Amino acid sequence: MKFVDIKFLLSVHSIKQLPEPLYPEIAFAGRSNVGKSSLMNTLVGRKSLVKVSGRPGKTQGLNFFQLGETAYLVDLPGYGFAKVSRGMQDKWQSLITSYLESRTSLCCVVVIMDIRHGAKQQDTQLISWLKQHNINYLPVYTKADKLSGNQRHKHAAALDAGHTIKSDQRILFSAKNGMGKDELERVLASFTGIG
Ligand SMILES: Nc1nc2c(ncn2[C@@H]2O[C@H](COP(=O)(O)OP(=O)(O)O)[C@@H](O)[C@H]2O)c(=O)[nH]1
Ligand SMILES: [Mg+2]
Repeated sequence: MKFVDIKFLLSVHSIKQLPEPLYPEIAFAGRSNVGKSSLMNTLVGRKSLVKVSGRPGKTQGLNFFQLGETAYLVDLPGYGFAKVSRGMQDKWQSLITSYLESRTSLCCVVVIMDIRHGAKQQDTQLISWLKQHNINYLPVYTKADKLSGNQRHKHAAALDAGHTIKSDQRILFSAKNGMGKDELERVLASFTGIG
């Protein structure tokens, strides 16, 4: 599956606005500023289809992108930004939770983590929640270009241990030099069942 022919479809702020589940769907999740937009742009080979932000945590909905006639890609709001009020965080969380629980066409949630940081509680929580709900997920450790080979493997192993992830189940990625892009394409294609 090649991630070309991509266009923005709509931004969803309430569950009623969800588009018909016409295509297999891949959702992208991660803490604010982790590099989620950059990863999506790299995947689709566009510089700025998904806005790369210097100012994380801006209120946003679930952003749907349509990949030709084959799939929807969904940019979930970044989590864990302290400047957003608790009430707002709860509202986001309930929208995301009901989306993830109810979306029949959802094939996979890509959980993006910064390879430089240790296991973060919010990521651990999301991963165990996805496991409990039998939702496929794919851990991706991004910004891998920021560490040298040795450090990269050390950090990756620490994240694996922290989240109970097997090393062959996750992908090391860099939006800067394209590391892991082909592998990500391949794994996502297998999740969607599209060749
Ligand atoms: N070196 C490096 N920087 C990255 C990478 N991915 C994202 N960034 C930078 O990290 C910051 C946040 O990226 P963004 O994609 O907006 O994160 P988001 O908030 O998760 O969508 C930006 O300054 C990006 O240029 C990467 O793979 N390598
Ligand atoms: Mg973003």
